[in-house]
Amino acid sequence: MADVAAALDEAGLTNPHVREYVEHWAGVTGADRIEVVSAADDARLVQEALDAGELLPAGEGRYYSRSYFKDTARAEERTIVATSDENDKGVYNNWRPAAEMKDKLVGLMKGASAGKTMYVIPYLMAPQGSPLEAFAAGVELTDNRNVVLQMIRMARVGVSYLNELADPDSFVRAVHVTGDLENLGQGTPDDQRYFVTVADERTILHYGSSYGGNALLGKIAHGLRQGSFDGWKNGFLVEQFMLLGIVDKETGKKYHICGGFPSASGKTNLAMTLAPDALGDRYYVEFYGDDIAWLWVGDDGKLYGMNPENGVFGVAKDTNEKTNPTAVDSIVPGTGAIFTNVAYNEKTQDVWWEGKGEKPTDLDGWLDWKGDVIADRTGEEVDAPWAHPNSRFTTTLENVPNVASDFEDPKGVEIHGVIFGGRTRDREPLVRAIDDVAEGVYDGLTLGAEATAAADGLEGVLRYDPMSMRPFMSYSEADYAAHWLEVFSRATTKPIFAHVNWFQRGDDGRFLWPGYRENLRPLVWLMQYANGEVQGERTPVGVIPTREELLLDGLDEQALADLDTVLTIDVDRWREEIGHREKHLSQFDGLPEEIWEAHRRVAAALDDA
Ligand code: GTP
Ligand code: SPV
Ligand code: MN
Repeated sequence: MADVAAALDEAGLTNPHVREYVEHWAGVTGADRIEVVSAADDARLVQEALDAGELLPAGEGRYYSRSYFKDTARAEERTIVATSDENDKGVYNNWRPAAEMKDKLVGLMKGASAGKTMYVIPYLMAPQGSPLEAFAAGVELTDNRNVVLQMIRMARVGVSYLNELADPDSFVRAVHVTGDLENLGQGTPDDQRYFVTVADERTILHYGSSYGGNALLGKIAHGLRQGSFDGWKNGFLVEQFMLLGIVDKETGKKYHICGGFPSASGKTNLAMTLAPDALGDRYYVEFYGDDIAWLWVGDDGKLYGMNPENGVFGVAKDTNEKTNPTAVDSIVPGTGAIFTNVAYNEKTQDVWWEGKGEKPTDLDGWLDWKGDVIADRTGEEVDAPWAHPNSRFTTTLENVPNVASDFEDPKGVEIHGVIFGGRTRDREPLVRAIDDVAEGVYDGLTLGAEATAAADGLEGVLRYDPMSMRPFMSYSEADYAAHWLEVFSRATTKPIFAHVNWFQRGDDGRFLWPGYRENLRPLVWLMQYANGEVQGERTPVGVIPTREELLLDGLDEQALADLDTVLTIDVDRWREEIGHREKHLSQFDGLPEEIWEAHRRVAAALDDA
């Protein structure tokens, strides 16, 4: 048995509630040693991980890790929200009774960290001093050193955050036990993994993974699932949103836009984007956040937003100098970046992923994401990807070259626009602006897109993903819709809504819009529209830009040729969509009448078109 009190004393962890919590779970998990960590321990822990072979060097000050091959993405069907009130059950939150789940998880975790160190990670999911700080503190317990290193990058980690709490008992209790990954029956009927958020007890119990959102509990489990439950009870919004600023150098104005695209659909890329060269003299984009935004209405009636995270857990695939130079610069040698499940060269310490650039022709030293020698591949294996499609890089916000100078300002920033988008191969135009709040919320609720490799086994499946929160929903969809309307009803200055789509395809399968840096063009139009500088063209589903209004300088020939298609509404296709939406929304018992009214308005406008 570990001497818990001695470890906590040594770290100066004085909060009595935290001490009691750590004592309790040290007893359950049976860990041999307890170690409290702070961000300042990073270099030592990295060295220990290198010595243990858990990390491999990827050049100067960069690291490589591989997760178990059946543990490479979020497992949505194993993810559960538990409470003691059955009214919290929604269509997507996989609700179960809290008592049943706690028993289950205690059973699975009992003695499961024997022989291991249990790391205590005190963290804050907010800049210190944020008006939402009371909901941001947590303590993750984990038996996995790599999880510690990832958490140090993704969250603000240190003992002082927990010692100094205004209410010392108000922190999220987040327990992570890796489990015996080789014997968990992943994906079989006998699957042993459970990823549970006991939302009304602010307790998170995750068993059976060491990857991403399954294991870095500050990020998705607290930052989104628990956060959205807390937001519902306390009057703020918590969403899987990126958050960026657009600076107009000519007028000196700055606009902030947040928005939800489903996992692996472009949030990181958009928030890091550089202006297209031809617009660069006038505009630049500032990065605030790429995955989570907490939003609240300030005393001045404006909507504010902030990114609770401290880092980026970004998709590696297709990240290169052309698509996302900012991301490339944020993971250069010396940044402390960690690459997970990309390809690795054990001789040169290089890393590679699909879409990074030319595939290395000299195969010497190259191992694929599973650690297999690429030169030894035969038959069909030869064409298999080198990196896992959900392979990722982890780096801190400070490493992101376009991070906003005020990214840590606890005040947050005023939100001028809320956008929704996703991978939609037809129907959705490049951008359509929505002036009405209920229609904006309706649009978010009916966000439909192709799922990606960020969730196990779903790539390419078309599904509705309300506000991009489907995998993170913590309470019922009807209450979620009502909560959005309630928060916005308190905002006296309302942001504009819009739906965007970078992924429309032609008959030959090519993307009709070049995307990436060019995406700034429709966003600039949206802000001009909100300011009344352009009028656009009204359609039944929102206002779309005219060709003349979009800033087109420097856009390539092919994109100019395809532009009319992405600025057109296919009314027949939209009428068909209305029927699907009706079915989708009908699942949500008690959906606010305002949402149904918005639906009927859009449907009637399409009928009249
Ligand atoms: P999560 O971290 O999973 O929540 O994802 P995300 O929404 O931040 O996704 P990210 O920006 O990392 O993008 C995922 C993938 O989409 C990457 O492979 C990108 O290269 C690709 N992508 C992003 N923006 C565009 C775009 O404008 N056009 C096209 N065609 N692909 C894009
Ligand atoms: C997502 O899947 O939306 C992510 C990555 O942002 S993970 O942290 O693994 O959930
Ligand atoms: Mn995400």
